[in-house]
Amino acid sequence: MKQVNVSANANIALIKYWGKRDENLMLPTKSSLSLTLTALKTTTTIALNKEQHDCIEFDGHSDEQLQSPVRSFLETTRALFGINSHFSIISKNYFPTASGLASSASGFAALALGINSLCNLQLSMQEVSILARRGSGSAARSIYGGAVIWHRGDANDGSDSFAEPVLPASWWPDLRVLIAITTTAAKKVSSRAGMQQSVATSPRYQDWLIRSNNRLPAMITALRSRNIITVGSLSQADWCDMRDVMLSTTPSLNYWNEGSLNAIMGVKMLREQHGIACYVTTDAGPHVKVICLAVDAPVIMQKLQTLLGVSSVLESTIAGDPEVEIVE
Ligand code: 2P0
Repeated sequence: MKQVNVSANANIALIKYWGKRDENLMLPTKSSLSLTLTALKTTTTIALNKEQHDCIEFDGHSDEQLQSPVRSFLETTRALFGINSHFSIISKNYFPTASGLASSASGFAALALGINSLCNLQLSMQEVSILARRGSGSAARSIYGGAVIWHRGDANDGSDSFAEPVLPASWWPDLRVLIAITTTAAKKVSSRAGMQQSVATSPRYQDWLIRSNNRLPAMITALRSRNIITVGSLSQADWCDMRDVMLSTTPSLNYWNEGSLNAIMGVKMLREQHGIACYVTTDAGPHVKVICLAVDAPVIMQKLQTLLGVSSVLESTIAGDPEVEIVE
């Protein structure tokens, strides 16, 4: 029986996505830009299931809470493309899930690519990105490696809200993202719920949209010229603004823990007191990501590993495009 194996990687946003203009179609309030990371890999095997139900397994478990978004994604996909079949899906994440390391990005990107191949939908990459977006916003970006932009789009039907590659993974081989893992516990407020609250209640929200939109072209220029100081500074600025939005949300959102604070302060010290080009970003979770160059990675990793509350550190380069293997 035909089976498709997909390997896709999660991404971190340098210019963030935090909020939707359409919850059902998963349309963002603004464009965002990310790097796809080798350290955050998901593999998914998908085949048709002869029985009239979907069979979903994550990391060897059949956890209903994790399965529920996948089930609704499969229903949406069947309705969109007139598919009558059900699927058998086995997915494995090579990093801690549900704690702000964007497993939904790589997971839904892999699923969209897998269903496209398995069901011979012959979708363009734009259409695959739009489909992945219906699973999770950040998944729209993970159908590509390298640096990727996800366009906000203007259309009400979401037809122009898809991701596009900005630069290939090979563009900047010396770029590194270090990930300080501060806990593997699941987060209390999901990204989806948190960003919805921010759009509805944060007085900083509209201001952030303007400032973040202005940063986007500057970030692309800085990536093109491999300027670590500008890339890092712009990324930190957007992260700080997103953090302001989170804190000014009602109820206030905080995804950090003690380890996050120690890592953030540790990186700031290395940058300001030792002149090392290292820059922090975080997402909807407690892990701290550090943008730096390969030459500085060992000393930064060494520092991070000594900090209270940091359990381990992953070193990542920029990942290439997902891989899709069809087994007949
Ligand atoms: C990002 N995050 O741009 C931002 C920054 C978290 C903070 O995309 O509701 O899991 O499935 O679209 O994609 C996390 O949000 O949320 C995220 P949904 P998603 O990477």
